[in-house]
Amino acid sequence: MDYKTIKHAKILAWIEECVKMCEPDSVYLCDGSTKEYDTLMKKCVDAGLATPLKKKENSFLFRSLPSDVARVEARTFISAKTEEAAGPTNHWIDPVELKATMKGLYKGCMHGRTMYIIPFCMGPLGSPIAKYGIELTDSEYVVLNMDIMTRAGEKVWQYLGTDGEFVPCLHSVGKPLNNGEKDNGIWPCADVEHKYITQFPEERLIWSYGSGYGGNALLGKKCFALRIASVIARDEGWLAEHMLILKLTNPKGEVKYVTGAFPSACGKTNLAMLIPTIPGWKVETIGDDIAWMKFGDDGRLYAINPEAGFFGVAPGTSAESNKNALISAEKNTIYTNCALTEDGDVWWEGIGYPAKGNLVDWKGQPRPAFPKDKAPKGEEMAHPNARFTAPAKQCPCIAPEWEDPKGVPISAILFGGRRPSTVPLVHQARNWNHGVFLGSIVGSEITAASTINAAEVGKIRRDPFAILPFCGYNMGDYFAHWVSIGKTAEKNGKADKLPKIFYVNWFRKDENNADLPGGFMWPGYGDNSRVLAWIFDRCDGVDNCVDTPIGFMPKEGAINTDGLADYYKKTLPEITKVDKEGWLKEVKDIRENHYPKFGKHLPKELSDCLDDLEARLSK
Ligand code: GTP
Ligand code: SPV
Ligand code: MN
Repeated sequence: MDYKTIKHAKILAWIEECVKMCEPDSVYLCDGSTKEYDTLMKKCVDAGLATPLKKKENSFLFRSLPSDVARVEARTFISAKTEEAAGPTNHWIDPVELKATMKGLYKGCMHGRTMYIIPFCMGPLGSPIAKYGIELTDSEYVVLNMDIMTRAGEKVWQYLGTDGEFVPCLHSVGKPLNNGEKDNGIWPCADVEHKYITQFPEERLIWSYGSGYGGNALLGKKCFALRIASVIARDEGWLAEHMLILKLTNPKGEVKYVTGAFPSACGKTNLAMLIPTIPGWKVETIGDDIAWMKFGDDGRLYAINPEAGFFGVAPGTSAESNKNALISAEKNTIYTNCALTEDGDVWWEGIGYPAKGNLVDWKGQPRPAFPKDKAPKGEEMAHPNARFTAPAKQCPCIAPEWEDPKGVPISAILFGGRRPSTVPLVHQARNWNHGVFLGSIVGSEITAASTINAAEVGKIRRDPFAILPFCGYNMGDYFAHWVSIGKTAEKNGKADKLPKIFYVNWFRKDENNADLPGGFMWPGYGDNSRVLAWIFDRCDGVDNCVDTPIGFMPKEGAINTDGLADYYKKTLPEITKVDKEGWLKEVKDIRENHYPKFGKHLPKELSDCLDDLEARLSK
């Protein structure tokens, strides 16, 4: 479609400016139709960038370059006017300087390519919580993924009108094709040192250059729905969070909605779709990665999922661990960096069965038949951050209300991460501020989703609220914003309507216990329903907990263990008690290494919680 037909003057002017700078061969306005999707996918297949999968209807496999397999946090910038506004946990470059650098890179960067204009909506169309954006990109892969991940195309214009608010998102893979050059089957992107994933928070503007992968390139997701939205949320008094949203139904048919913030590749998609192992309970999905939460008139926090698809981690996804994700990705799905089987299907480590016949690995190398369900570390058939992009509506357990424009009322918020020691299976915060404290101290092992450098994987780092790589402003101020949400509720006499806050850890390890698969002391996955059931009852004030120095923990026998393997019944007491020594070390690390980073931006409420924790542990 001809972009000159756009009736929104501000959008049109911005596009013309970008066209002038990037110099694409042509400009194409996306309508979001099936025909357009099919045409662009065919273009990718013809260019050797995508392989149709014989075994999965309308599904395709892409392979990226090894330098472009995940988000690049070191190349991600919050280019606020001052370094202090970006805060101690973000990478910062002065916006004037960074704009000059990036303009240099953008100049002529779309030679030989088409610039696609993607109008998109984050959130259910027309929802009062939804927001709109325009992504300009020279990547067909991005258009195809945005089609699945967002509500994109023609239908968005009726909400944007002639002067509606939008977030401008400019993206280029940073690989101009000069003199008739072709991609020749090679994933286009720029060298790592030329990649820039930049948010300009004051301008609500996104500029991304040099990467075609995931959150670096699908700008509606992390760049908009978290980094820019977190800034908007701070200004408007709501929350934009790296959280799944699930609907939990107990055997009596009572319903509660729960959100959960776990760092990248720490189990959000899995929890959002879990199949409970305890009878009578049901989990349905609202969202698997991002939640926008606003106060309703009743004083409760209501959450929407701004996305329309899942960009899920493939490795580890099996019929046993997450059957609902596998079914979601049975058709109309884009796979990236998975292995390809002889019969035209995808395969990955932890898929649950050995691959039949020879494989082509994620780097495009033929690999001989393989009798196991995992290749050794470093030689994986699928990249550890291989992903599937699947429409959320294909999920068998998607909740009927997942697109409800007013969102769903949240009863509990979970924080979690991969902590092999110290942090117990579950504990509950005493009150809102204590919950904010728990969010602020979240730590986790680094996963392959956060880095293209395999050597960093497994190291523990603090990842407050699981939003470390996605917070668009000073993290200390972000903590204060969370404290202020509690104050608002209190001021309105609605403090009792706030969600209860919990800290969970599915990842305690005992490497010396040969019985435990993967060394994990808790079975995880569907068995996490046992913990969800305890949390559900906690929200109703059921007498199922004990008061401990770190918060409320399950009473003996309060976690249902029916049907659990004996070796897990044996590890349960260990992971449901307070490891005093471990927590004292934790306090010391927070005091010496974590909290000082935030200086005067750290809310007093949180340092008070730290003092209180230390005092209780020392009693
Ligand atoms: P992002 O999409 O990167 O934000 O990740 P996510 O938080 O949605 O993580 P996801 O659910 O995709 O899980 C990532 C990896 O953790 C997969 O390999 C899962 O198999 C594994 N995993 C998920 N839940 C559990 C669990 O309860 N226990 C164990 N041991 N592993 C889990
Ligand atoms: C994450 O890393 O948390 C993801 C994948 O959800 S990406 O969209 O690439 O950021
Ligand atoms: Mn994520």
